[in-house]
Amino acid sequence: MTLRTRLTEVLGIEHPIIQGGMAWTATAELAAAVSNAGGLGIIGAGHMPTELLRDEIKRAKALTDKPFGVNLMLLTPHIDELVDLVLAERVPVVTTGAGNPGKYMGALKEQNIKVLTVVPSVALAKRMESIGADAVIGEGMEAGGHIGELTTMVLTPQLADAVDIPVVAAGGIADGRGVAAVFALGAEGVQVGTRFMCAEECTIHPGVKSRILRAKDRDTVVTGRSTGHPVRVIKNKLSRVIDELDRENKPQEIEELGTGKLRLAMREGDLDMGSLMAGQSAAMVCEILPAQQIIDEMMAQAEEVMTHMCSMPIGA
Ligand code: TUI
Repeated sequence: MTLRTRLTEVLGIEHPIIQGGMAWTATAELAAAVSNAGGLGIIGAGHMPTELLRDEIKRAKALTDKPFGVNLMLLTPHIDELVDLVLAERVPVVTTGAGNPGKYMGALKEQNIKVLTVVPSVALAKRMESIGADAVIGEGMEAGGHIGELTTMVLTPQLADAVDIPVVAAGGIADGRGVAAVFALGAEGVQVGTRFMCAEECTIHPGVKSRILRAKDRDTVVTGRSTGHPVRVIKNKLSRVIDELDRENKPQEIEELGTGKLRLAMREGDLDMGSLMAGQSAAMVCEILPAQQIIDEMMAQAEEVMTHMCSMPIGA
């Protein structure tokens, strides 16, 4: 099945599924696998050194002929250098997170790069539309990593009402039921992160995949509220220490303790003191599958749900 929307048209992809640009997690291998399967694969730049991101982009280009993207995490100190790199490499799509990309929009659009910005609120979505974003990604607080305040359920329809550009829903979507649900709310695409952490092609440490596979409904927690950058993670020793520092209102100590911990989890497999960023949907991820199968099953289930709903006896 294909669900054609304005998003699939503007990005030149088959299925309206974008893979979340997860730092230290979404490498060229995963991005290329998702793009080859008809979605939009994204390399997560995070705090990656510029030269490492250049290698990732080159590897993605070697692994796929399809469009792919880079996610730029705007809190990173060398963000200007990373923007220059995606411009020089003519990456087809850029997604942005953790801030307002206004400063870079002109240069990116001038290169004909499609720009999709993660927004946690209606006000920022309107602002992004006014400066030329191609779509907004409304990320609910069900998502993993750095999150806003609103849920996907209430953010998605408000964004759909507020802007004329396509809305992509993110946060809590791990199967075809989620796709059908957010399409009912007005979305024209989905961004999926946690489910793709358990793609075969995802190069994170296998210990993290195992932790996601056995996660239950209440196994994630939001930490670091006192820092102004709340982060959802799977509970572990580190999250308990950060929780304690949060209660003691010690944001500076949390920032210091958190440094390097995402890499420690995803690349080194430290399940105790690494930051296990993942969304609430971790509890819905039950097997490791190729990206192609994840996308095919998601689209088939979305079709099944939508068809079933259309055939429900409504009225008398
Ligand atoms: O960015 C994410 N998720 C992330 S980034 C990350 S790495 C990190 N490291 C240290 C501290 C914090 C994060 C791990 N996960 N998702 C997209 C996202 N963007 N979520 C929320 C936002 C957001 C928040 C505020 C986007 C814009 C924004 O604007 C504020 C403003 O300036 O108006």
